Amino acid sequence: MEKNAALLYPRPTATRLAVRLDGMWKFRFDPESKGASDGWNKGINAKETMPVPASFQDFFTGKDEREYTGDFWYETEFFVPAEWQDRAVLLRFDAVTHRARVFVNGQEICRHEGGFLPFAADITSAAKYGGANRLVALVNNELSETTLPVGRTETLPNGKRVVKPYFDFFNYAGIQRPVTLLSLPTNAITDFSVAHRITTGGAEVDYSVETVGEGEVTVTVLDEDGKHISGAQGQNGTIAIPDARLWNVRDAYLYRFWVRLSQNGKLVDEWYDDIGIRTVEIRGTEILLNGKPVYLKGFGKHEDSDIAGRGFNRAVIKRDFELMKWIGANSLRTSHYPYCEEFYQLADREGFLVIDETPAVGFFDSTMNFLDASRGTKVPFFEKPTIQELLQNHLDAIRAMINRDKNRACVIAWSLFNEPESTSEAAIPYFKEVFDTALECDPQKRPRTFAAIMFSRPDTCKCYQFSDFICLNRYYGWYVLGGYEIDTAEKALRSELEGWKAKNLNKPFVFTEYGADTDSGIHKLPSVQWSQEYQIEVLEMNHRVFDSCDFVKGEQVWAFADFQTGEGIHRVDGNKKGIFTRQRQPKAAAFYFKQRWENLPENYKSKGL
Ligand code: BDP
Repeated sequence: MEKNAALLYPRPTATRLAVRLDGMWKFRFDPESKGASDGWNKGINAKETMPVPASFQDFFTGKDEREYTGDFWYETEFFVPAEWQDRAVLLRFDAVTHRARVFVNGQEICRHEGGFLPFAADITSAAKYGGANRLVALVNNELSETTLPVGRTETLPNGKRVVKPYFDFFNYAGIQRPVTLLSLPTNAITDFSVAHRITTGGAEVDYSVETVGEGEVTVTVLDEDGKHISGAQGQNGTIAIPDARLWNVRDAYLYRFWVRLSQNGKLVDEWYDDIGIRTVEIRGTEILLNGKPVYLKGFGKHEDSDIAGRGFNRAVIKRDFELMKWIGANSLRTSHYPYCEEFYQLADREGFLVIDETPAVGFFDSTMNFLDASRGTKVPFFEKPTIQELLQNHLDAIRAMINRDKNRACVIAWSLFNEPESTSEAAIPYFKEVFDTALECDPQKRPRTFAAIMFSRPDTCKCYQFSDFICLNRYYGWYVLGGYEIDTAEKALRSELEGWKAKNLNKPFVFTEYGADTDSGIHKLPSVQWSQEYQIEVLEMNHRVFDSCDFVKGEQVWAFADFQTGEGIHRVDGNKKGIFTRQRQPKAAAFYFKQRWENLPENYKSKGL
């Protein structure tokens, strides 16, 4: 992938200026897709305004707006000072869902596919210096079988277009994360990577720097008090950190790495990143952090909250971390797409372990795959003629995600799919390419996995061999054998695990989903499905099985909080499997988890390593 100085997280330094363009932008739906031919690239002529960043759907009171599918436009103005004339001027979009075309002063600057990763638009030659500039973005939220996530777009008999996601979350869209105007030097740092090694008495950090333009590169390391610790010169090298304070679970330590590019002794660019030093490795059935076994306790989550939808919301991020600390969690999966960069920064700061997931969700031709998978309905997917195009988009997303998140200490693994159809031969070459690409891109060679759907069992799954550790999403006691049949559900879960054990894989297993929909308003004794009491029964049943199985090395319940989905008879204004409500208040199960997780040691089930 093309490295770009603007893809480094936008931080102002002595050589870099960053101006956030958040605010109320002009906004206009374009159901007939006529804007491009009608010259909206020069200005969208709209009265409507829309907050940026945010998802557009939940502000309106009309259903046509919430369900709107197709093209829509944003416009704003920004000022470029005359002094920026000899600099590179770029716009950085942290995420526009699902695709965008960017115009500045009427001129098309770039196109980007994929709704959860950053891209940059170089406007150096299109910008008006010393004056106002008009930024217009054409955004589109349609789904197809070549997009990530996967779905369909259909036209209803009344002519309205709708999306049919093959996944279970609302198709929120828009300019969902911040937009930044950047003034950068023309010769600049474009990439920085690190990989760590623990040595006797310290650590070594292998680094590499990429630049545009030749020059002298230096890397300087400061501790949390700003004290100089170590450093090195050159584009690649190794930095020794004597007495390194390692980054640990819920005990984080971050060193500040300053990267500088100089020419003839004069500083031309500088940028820094706060980086935790740690190693991560799978050895036998153990997940090792800094060589020590760790048991994952935590959640599958969503970026989802009232009103702003999937829009960037720093306050919600803070609340979520406080709740995860309160409950005794140590980990999470960024189901089902890479989250905003600020989320990982806080995970780094707080010492949470993250399984970072690509937006490869819906690789199962069904709008209710949670039901179809549990019932064993066979749905071909990797045989489709569109698969090569999907693969290219998938590989692009993997490269962009790993490039963005590779230095984050919190990221201990890459999840390359959620619940793909993995039982057909045709899946094998696709998986191979995806897993090989992730390994190739990652300077730290982190473990790779995918979250396997209920249908991917020891006797049916053809792709588990690609995973360095096996992640299972299982709904015994909910989609199958629920309610009074929960005893049979327990037997079925045990029997599946026996099946995995018999394969002697010698790999750790992590449950990346299990749980039960629960209405926070229902208490009932004896329990019924949907009651708070039943949610706890399902959790207890699962935990009994996990606790009796020494190769199960983690539990990430589905889900952290209730979240919005499309409407339908299986969803009551959203998915209610949250341990917290959508407003981030505890259900009864939260207290149950607090009790369990605070009493499970961090190295639960380790064999004295
Ligand atoms: C799995 C999916 C997840 C769903 C969940 C559920 O990975 O996105 O929300 O089940 O059905 O199929 O609650």
